[in-house]
Amino acid sequence: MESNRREIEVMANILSSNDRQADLNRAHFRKSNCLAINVIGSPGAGKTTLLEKTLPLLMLNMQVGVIEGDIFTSKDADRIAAYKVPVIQINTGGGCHLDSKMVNKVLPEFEGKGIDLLIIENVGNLVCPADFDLGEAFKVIVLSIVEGDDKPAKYPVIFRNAKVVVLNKMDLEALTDVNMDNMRQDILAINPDIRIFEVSCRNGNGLEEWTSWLKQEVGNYQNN
Ligand SMILES: Nc1nc2c(ncn2[C@@H]2O[C@H](COP(=O)(O)OP(=O)(O)OP(=O)(O)O)[C@@H](O)[C@H]2O)c(=O)[nH]1
Ligand SMILES: [Mg+2]
Repeated sequence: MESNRREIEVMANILSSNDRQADLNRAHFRKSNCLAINVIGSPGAGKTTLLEKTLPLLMLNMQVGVIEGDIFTSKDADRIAAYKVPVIQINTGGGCHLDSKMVNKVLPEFEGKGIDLLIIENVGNLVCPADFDLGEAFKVIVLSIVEGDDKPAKYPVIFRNAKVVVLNKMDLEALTDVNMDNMRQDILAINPDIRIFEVSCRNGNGLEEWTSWLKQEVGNYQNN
């Protein structure tokens, strides 16, 4: 009982220290007029692929920077570097999520580059990143529909905290038993204000709508 209480206290301290640094990061982004977004999803949901498909569209209008969170490798950062955008790898060395201090450490790398949009790809995980504010303007969930329509109801915290969800791999819908009506209803029951995009990074469907929305978000942020 006593040790349980101590664990809860330690966790609360970690979270409040994380939140303080996240607020400082947010102030830094505001001052730099840079919209920062935190992209979260299970391993293999298609986060990096979504970036690969949208970067060429975004780069026509703005300067984009990317932070790649990964447990060990630089595989995702290497993929993004091919698009000639500033990209920084953060390896958590086993940790299941990024935190605001890790992000703060790499911010000087983007200094003076005029970044309008900073995309932070979190470690592949639908649970742990939900509790760790990085100082982003909002969270983006990437959910592969192949994972099943029960996932929003089973992992509600992240859906409650996100502004937008990209339902990816729509090209595979016919090959699965996913019920898209249930999926949408469950997401909206958790968060009625969340924006839902249905895309396929494989055939390109829906990417234009998602990218236009994101460009508009950058414009709204920079004009406020
Ligand atoms: N069929 C299909 N496959 C996709 C789609 N999007 C991504 N994939 C594939 O899904 C696999 C995983 O994609 P990634 O982009 O690496 O996934 P991720 O979410 O970044 O994974 P982690 O960084 O490891 O968490 C790759 O083989 C992609 O080619 C899609 O829309 N349709
Ligand atoms: Mg990835």
